[in-house]
Amino acid sequence: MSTKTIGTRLHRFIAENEAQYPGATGELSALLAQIGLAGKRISRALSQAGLMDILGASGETNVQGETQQKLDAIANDIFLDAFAYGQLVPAVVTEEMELAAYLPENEVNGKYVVFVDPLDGSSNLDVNGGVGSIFSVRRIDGGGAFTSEDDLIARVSRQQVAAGYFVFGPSTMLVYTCGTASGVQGFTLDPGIGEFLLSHPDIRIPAQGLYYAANEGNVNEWEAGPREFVKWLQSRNTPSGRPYGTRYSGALVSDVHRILLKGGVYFYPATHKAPDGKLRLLYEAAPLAMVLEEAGGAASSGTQRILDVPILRSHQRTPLYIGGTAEISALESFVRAQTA
Ligand code: AHM
Ligand code: MG
Repeated sequence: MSTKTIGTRLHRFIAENEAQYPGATGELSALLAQIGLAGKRISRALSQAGLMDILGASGETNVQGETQQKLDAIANDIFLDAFAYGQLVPAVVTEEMELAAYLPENEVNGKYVVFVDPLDGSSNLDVNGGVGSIFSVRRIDGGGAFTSEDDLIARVSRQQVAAGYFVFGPSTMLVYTCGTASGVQGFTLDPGIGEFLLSHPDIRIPAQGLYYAANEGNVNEWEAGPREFVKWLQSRNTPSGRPYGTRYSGALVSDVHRILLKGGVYFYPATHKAPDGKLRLLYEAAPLAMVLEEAGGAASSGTQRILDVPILRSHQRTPLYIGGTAEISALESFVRAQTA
């Protein structure tokens, strides 16, 4: 019997929920526990950041051509270290590394590849603003070592088996789903005992939102569909909650977490500078899409469901619209009108 008692420790929650599935091997549970440990370690590093001279740029540029913050590199190492034992994860694809990190010691038995954005919104670090981490777990088809990055991408399951994020705000939270039977569960870190405790069981996105989140400074860089969508969000229609207010933090995780709990829509359309969008499919858009869908929301590239976008490359980008079903279907109709 599963328990959804507020205050239940993450480990106990995972173990008791796994017991519901006959034949479960415990491997996914062990992997979630490794992810939980990574979140605790990153939370600790962030809480000490201002004191330890680890804020600021590392002097390196990552695979996306973005300036790497020192804490980006630390968070990346923490995730890799979390998977280094346990024979679960033979490869990790991370925003910070051009090629996957291969863990040969896990090749024989490891069934999962993890896609991770170790520190999302890291440009907020210098101002003590919100940041997060995003993860996605996919099963590997076939056994043995990967022969190349293309081999890895061809062999990961099209469906995610688990996805979620950490949000590092006034409290550290873990929000994750293992799919339909599991719902979306939110845990809050109690730093005194170093444990994630169940605080938000079975999260559902409100049907009606009040806010939208987008970098509207780019509005003239967007195509007609999102430009018309934002005008619609700003137009008055009291029964449907319009005009919406704006909340944009510059950290995808913080903004989507607000949308999950309060309703509304986050979007980052294609721009002239980034015609495929800015955000990455495998470790930003797809995991958040799985969480939002499982919570009763939706996520779209503008023309198709994010979870149906074909997987081609580790670091591929996509436009992203994510939030309530009403907002996403309105956006899609504006995009269709633009192309009609
Ligand atoms: P990052 O993973 O390098 O931090 O980039 C992703 C971030 C998102 O967290 C955020 O929503 C967006 O990029 C902000 O971009 P912009 O500064 O263009 O609004
Ligand atoms: Mg990111």
